[in-house]
Amino acid sequence: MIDYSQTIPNNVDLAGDRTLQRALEKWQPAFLNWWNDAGPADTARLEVYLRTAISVDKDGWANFSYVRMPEYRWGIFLVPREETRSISFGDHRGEPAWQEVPGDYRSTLRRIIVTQGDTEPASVEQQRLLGMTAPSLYDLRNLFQVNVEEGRHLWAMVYLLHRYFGRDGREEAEALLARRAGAQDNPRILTAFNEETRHWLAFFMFAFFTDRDGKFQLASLAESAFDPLARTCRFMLTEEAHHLFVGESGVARIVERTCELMRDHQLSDPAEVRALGAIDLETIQKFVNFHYSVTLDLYGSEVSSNAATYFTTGLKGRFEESKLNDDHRLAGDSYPVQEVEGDRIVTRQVPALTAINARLRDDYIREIQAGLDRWNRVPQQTGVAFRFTLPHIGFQRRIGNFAQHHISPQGEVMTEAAWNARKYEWIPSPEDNAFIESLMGRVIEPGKFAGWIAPPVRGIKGKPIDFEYVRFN
Ligand code: BYC
Ligand code: FE
Ligand code: FE
Repeated sequence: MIDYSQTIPNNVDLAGDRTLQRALEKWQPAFLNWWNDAGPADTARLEVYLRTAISVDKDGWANFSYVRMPEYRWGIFLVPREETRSISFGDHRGEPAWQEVPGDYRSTLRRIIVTQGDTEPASVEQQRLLGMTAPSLYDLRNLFQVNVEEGRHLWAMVYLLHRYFGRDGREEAEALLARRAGAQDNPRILTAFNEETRHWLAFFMFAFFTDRDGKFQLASLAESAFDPLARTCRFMLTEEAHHLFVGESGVARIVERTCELMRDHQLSDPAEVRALGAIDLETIQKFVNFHYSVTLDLYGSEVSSNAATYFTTGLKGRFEESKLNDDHRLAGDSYPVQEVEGDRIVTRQVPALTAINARLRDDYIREIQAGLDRWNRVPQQTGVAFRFTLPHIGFQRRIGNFAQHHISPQGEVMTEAAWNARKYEWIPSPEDNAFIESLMGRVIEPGKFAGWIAPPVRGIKGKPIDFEYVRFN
């Protein structure tokens, strides 16, 4: 059970370690300063119908009530320790999981935890202004739910840094509050977390594509030999499911609105869709292309000695490692990876150990494709001919085998000039973004929705759709 009588709610017996408790209680006001400075703008007084974790049981772990966000009970929640857990992959397979950090792996592990931790506040910063233009109270509440939970994910990593990495850990925890998404001088670590999230279409796409990278990275860290990391990631994954739902259903509702207008008014020309104040499917496809390619970069290089090291040393496994049916060491195995050879893309077999990043990315792509298939049921059911597709994995990449190349969505190798001449057929142009921004206005009457998005099928936690999910006092 979680101890809520403490300044920092937790289920790790923080009160039993005074030094650690004091250090985290010093970090807590710094976190709140960060939230006020870089979190959702101008929201301190709003009462938001939020869920808060009250236990780590699979059933009944969340409590729903009105909360002012600065008073949200951010805390430290790990799933319970399994006394007999052993390491399931790599050189240490079969040994007991580690309860402390092995000296040899200290800096590598710290780097992984910092990189994971850095993405959480970054996403909150990227979404800072979206509350100003929410399409409904329901959506506004979902945005804030995601934001407070990303804040809690930061806490999850900061706990590990403070508890297991001493002074360097405390310094890293401070640095996590100092970097800013998109800043020139002190940006966030990974590329996608310095992009802008300018409007709600970008937000829903981000939650669908980029939060799902979160799911896959957390899932592979949930396999870690370092047991406290595995246990904290397992609980984070429980929260993550909602973020993915927000993204997928948000895009689906936009597509639904557009397809219904196209059916009812017999439209096929994107300009006519726009004239009715909805987002044409061609523009939505450009956002698919953009967010997909930017998120693929988060898997790092397809062939990576870092990833091989993480795996052999037991720090980071594959997706659902424990369920896979092989030797979990991969010494002699190979894995197919694509790369550019002259003017074509070829597939090459490489040692599986070096292709851990490519493999995780491929697992991710399968889930993304399934989500697109679900989106495509909407035009199918409304009799609209359009279908969403994923661009080639080499399209618009900045990291890995395709970084120096110019690949079309269909997978053709192009010259830079030819690619640039066509890029706004494929990714959102400044005009596309300006058009979407022109649709954004604030809708805060309970039960009302902006004209470019359909209402959801149901409300939150059994509440009606016109429930007052956010109170402006
Ligand atoms: N941007 O061997 P390489 C989430 C660096 S999302 C900038 O290619 P590696 C969330 C790399 O760091 C999940 N730099 O890749 C979602 C390395 O630098 P050093 C976040 C990049 O190391 C939504 C160099 O390039 N969690 O939770 O195997 C909302 C060569 O590296 C990038 C994690 O990522 C990039 N895109 O893998 C809220 C898990 N890609 O060491 C939250 C922890 C690579 O040479 N991180 N580099 O200086 C990792 O496991 C790994 O760091 C990566 C990269 C998978 C990201
Ligand atoms: Fe997160
Ligand atoms: Fe998330």
